[in-house]
Amino acid sequence: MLSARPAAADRPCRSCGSTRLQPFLDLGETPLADALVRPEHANETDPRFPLEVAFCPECTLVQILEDVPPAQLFVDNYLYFSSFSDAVQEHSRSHVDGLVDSRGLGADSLAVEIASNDGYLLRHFVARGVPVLGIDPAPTQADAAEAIGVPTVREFFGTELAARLRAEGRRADVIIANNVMAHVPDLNGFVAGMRTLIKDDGVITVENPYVRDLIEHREFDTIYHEHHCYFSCTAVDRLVRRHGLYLNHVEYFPRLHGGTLRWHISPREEVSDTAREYLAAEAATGMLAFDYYRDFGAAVESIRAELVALLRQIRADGKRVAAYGAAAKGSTLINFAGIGPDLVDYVVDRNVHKQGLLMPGVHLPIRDPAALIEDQPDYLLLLAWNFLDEIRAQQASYIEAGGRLIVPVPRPTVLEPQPAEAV
Ligand code: DWN
Repeated sequence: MLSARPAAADRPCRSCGSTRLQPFLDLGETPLADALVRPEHANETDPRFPLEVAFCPECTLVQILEDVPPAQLFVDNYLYFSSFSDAVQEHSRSHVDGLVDSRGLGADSLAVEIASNDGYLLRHFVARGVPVLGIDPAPTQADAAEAIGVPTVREFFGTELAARLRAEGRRADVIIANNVMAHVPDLNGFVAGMRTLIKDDGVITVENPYVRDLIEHREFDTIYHEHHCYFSCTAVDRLVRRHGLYLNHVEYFPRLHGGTLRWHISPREEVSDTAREYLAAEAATGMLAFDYYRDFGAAVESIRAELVALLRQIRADGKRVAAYGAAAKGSTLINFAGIGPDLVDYVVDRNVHKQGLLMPGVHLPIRDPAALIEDQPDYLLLLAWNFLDEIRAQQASYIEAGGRLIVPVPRPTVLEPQPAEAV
């Protein structure tokens, strides 16, 4: 059911504890978005969990109502590696250089990343001679990080680990938390842990997709069980102040993951004009009230109907469709829309750990992107639409040979090929 419903009283708000949550989108029971399936399990039905999204009228946090055990999400069979995107690599290097230069970090400093993955970001601190500590429970990613000189604590972060590190004298000058604060079931414990670990004159930078882009660009496929929360600046501000931290500055990256904010948070209250402007804009656009979210379900339903109709028409015309990006968002999209082998032949992905496996739920096979040149499907549905520029440049030969890209949001669209000089 995709329309607004009465408050869900049976679950407290993840931030403020309110029991007046207001659901506004129900994507049904969906498989775990990153739980890719081994071929030997192709005939089995994958576990599914409710995926319903609600708004908190007291602290404005948007959040899902279901809790899937973190170990099931991020340890068993978690194959996301941050290094498979050139754009993410460049974004991370620039972020690190900015922190090192602006804060004068050096050999006596400590940079900690929570959810450090394969060392994609901390490697740049290592290159600048700044001591680092990664925190990530995913074993394969931690192995990859340590192989490039990033020591990694293989645990979930929270108040207990933070207190242990502080007792060992390992307080951080900078804490980086990219695409993780949305992923933790104990949001207050996570923030309290960061307060424990950060030095009084230190800075925490938190990055997550911006809930305003999710709603206004209809990025419903970025909703899955790994993402417990979908943040506004207002929700972040109210959350961190509860733990003696302050939202002092905001940066916006419109092309990253469909629109990402970087929040600069610290134990000192030094709120910038930019932060104040974001908070004021959110109040002015209605993001602090339920009506802003009320009709999102209807918009999502229209995307599903349009996308399935487009793919069915392509099939009826005797044409073939493949998909690009075995992304978590892709799993939400194809499972919610019921896009299976009758509409899409296979998915390609550069991540070698994903090749040879099957997409969750619909079990589409995942192949090397080289298959596109060999097979030349007529259309390519971009499940990783957030990397359109990078993928379009990378797949120039496929496009020049007549292949056409389809982006699913904010509205299913077949992209016309760009003039050669624009690629
Ligand atoms: O929060 C999260 C976001 C940041 O990343 C994680 N919970 C999980 C993950 O979500 P996602 O899988 O939707 O993210 P991506 O980065 O959009 O996934 C892109 C997929 O496409 C990856 O499997 C890598 C692949 N890829 C590729 O095959 N060729 C990516 C690029 C850039 C490419 O050129």
